[in-house]
Amino acid sequence: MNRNEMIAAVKAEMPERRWKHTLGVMETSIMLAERFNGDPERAETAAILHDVAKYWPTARMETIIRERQLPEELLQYDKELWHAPVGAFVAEHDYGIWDLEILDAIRYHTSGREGMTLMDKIVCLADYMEQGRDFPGVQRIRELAEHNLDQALVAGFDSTIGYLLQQGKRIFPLTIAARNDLISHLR
Ligand code: DGI
Ligand code: FE
Ligand code: FE
Ligand code: FE
Repeated sequence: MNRNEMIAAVKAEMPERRWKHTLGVMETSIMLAERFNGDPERAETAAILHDVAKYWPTARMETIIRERQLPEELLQYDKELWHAPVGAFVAEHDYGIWDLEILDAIRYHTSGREGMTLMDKIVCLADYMEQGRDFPGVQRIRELAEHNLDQALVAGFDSTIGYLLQQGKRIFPLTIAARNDLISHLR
């Protein structure tokens, strides 16, 4: 599948406003890859696909998590987390993506993980700060991202963790692990 076919297929999976978000994540991923010596073309592919399963019915995601042996622990946490690993599965099986770094950037774009690759960080941060995002603290994340990818990402996770605490929701352990790992290497 070429880039245009992939774009058309992903666009058809979501409402217009989510496609606009995806375009923002594509553009921001390319910019961050250029800024931090990543791979713009592969980061863009991950960005195109990152929310491909966002609007799938939860029952369909749950079936894939159970039957395709994705981590069942996910089912104990917020449903908002599910589209990321399911999206990686869809990218591999329906879009023919075999590049593990691209698949992992999709898989971990919501939760993060310990030992995030440069590509994981770029896509996760682009998801937080693309131009259409508007939440308290997003401007500070954009400013930090001018110079420091890890500091910007920590600010993103801090905002998500704060939101989850405020909502009385459980926090997925990979998010804690991602933040702990990033702050132990900050300069
Ligand atoms: O899919 P998007 O809306 O573009 O963004 P995303 O994939 O980063 O999803 C973010 C949502 O996931 C956000 O509303 C918070 C929610 N969420 C629920 N539990 C967790 C979580 N996010 C993280 N990082 N960790 C969690 O444990
Ligand atoms: Fe997402
Ligand atoms: Fe995110
Ligand atoms: Fe997104």
